[in-house]
Amino acid sequence: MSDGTKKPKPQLVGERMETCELDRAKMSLMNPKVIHEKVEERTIDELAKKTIEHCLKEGIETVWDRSEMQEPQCKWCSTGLSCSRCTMGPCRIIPERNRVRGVCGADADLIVARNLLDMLTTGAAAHSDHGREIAETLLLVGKGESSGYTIKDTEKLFAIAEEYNIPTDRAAIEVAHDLALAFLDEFGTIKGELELCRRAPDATYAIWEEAGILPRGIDREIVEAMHRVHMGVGAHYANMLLHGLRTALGDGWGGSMIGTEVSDILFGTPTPVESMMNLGVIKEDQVNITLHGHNPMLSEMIVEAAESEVMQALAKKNGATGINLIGLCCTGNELLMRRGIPMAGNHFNQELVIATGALDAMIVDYQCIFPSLPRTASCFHTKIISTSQKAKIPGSYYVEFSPENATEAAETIVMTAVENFKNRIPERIFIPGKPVAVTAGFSVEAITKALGGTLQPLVDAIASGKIRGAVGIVGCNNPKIKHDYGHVTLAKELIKHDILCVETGCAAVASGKAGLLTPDACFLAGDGLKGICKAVGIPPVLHMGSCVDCSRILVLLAALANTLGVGIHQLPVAGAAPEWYSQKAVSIGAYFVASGVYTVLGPMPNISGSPAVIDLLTNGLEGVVNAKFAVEPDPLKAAELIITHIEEKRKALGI
Ligand code: XCC
Ligand code: SF4
Repeated sequence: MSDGTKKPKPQLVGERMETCELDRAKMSLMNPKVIHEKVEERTIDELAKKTIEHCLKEGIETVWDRSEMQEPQCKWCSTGLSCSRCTMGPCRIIPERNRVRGVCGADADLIVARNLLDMLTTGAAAHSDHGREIAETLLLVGKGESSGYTIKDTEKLFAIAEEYNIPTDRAAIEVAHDLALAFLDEFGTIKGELELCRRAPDATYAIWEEAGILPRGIDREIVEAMHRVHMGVGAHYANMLLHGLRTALGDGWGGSMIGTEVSDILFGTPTPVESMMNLGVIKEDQVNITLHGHNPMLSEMIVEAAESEVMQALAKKNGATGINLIGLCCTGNELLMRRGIPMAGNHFNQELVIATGALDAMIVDYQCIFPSLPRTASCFHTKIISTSQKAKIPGSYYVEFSPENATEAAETIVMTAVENFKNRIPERIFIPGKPVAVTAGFSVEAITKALGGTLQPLVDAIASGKIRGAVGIVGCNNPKIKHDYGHVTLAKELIKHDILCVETGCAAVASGKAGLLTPDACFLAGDGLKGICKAVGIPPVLHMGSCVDCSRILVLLAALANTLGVGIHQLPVAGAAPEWYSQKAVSIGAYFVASGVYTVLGPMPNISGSPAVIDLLTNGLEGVVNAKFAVEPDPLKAAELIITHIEEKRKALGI
């Protein structure tokens, strides 16, 4: 326990939210048949179905209700043909009314490209800012000024230090200090290129150089992208979007990769771990705390605090049998990967977990957190606790968190949750069922180890055709696709065709809830993949981590390509984001493609107003980076596209 001097107090941001009684009454009067139909069209997650039904009956609003209320969505915005970038506008392109240019003169192609670049850059910034915060924590550790953090993976620290030519014949803490500075330098470096991009195979690196998209600094490309979207700067759609690839590469091989590597150094590199998933992980007799958001800096400290004897005793004093920590979204993925903490689910489970009535606190940092969560929580006793200066949420209780006060803030937060246990309304508790087992923790290091120390067995299996190829399935949930249906259907179809799936983010959680993340799921795979999975003892779908851990997929691809002596674009692999919604997903998709990976998106980006932009992304990019995008909302058809692509790549490799 800390001495309490730095202990912050929770501050209510704004006012406590009250739900609108009228809305609640309206929803709860819904005809049972309509409720049944809505439940079936919204999700395939069995426990989510029961909870959505419960929400509709109780009048608790969820993302699907709000999505319905937004219908019909603006057709100019959804085609990318509106611009509100400056105050000469807003402008819309409506050719049939002779409106073919904005006030500034921008045409449809430029407006669409500018909007897309803006979206991508927001995503790259989100990932990279997260990466920077973790690197700054490593620096504080190096200086001996952090509260409670240590170095958990010295081996990885030393290995990466060597990549950066940092001397390693000294204390880990000194190496950490210098490596943190080297990582932080990547954000604003004046060297003209990112050190981590050197991890790419030579052929891939050469493509970036040739195309002029080698990132020169993480922040630099983001800032330049924002410059280019300013009125009167970028004027050619293709020129704009090429810079988007460069910005995205700075995220994937820069900001996100730093986020992943430093998290491993500070909190441990994941190894295979068993746990549980879905809304059934909530325990009626324990203090339930969900950890939601993205950055493991806070959540790791919460775990320490919750495990302390003082907090366990306090929980008992408050009538609970213990403290049950539960992950959501990517914070959940980070904790699952490293500590085997169970997960309540993915993005669209965030409101449903509150509706169980047994959640005592939800702790959030940033990204993918519905701003309306305090409103949802006001239907129950649940407290939403926000922790980042960047994301103070009205109606939440704010406990400022920084690496300097991490231990104290974590104690305050856990205590707030524990003391809230007694405010539960027992009659309103609704726990919809039992959780399913998952195995996670497949870092590249763990995969390599499982294969006996090198990736050669995987390469051999691919070469012999037992495994046809590998696909990274990543990304979110989106009300435009039935919750989890896109992810799960695609993964099942691919493994059936002997294609190994590696997953991150909400895609991995969808597979977990559907039972695909266990070695037993091998029976769903084709004979070749089944045989390998059984021999090695791994699931056919490998959970590789959070959204920033898509960088692990890049490292895996680079290692596979290097083993074969080819560029990433020659590998029989693909990417897919069957239910993506976020700006971060645009950046991930773009760095996959820029790295040479054919990538299939589920929901259509807001670009259909420009045939030229569509043609560039789904065709023209092939000539620049040897890969392109496709859009296919139907996961079975997406699987066909991917299988065809993989077979073509195999043929080209002569395997
Ligand atoms: Fe968010 Fe990372 Fe998307 Fe899930 S998958 S909805 S970005 S939590 Ni990355
Ligand atoms: Fe209109 Fe051009 Fe301003 Fe956009 S930048 S709002 S198209 S004038």
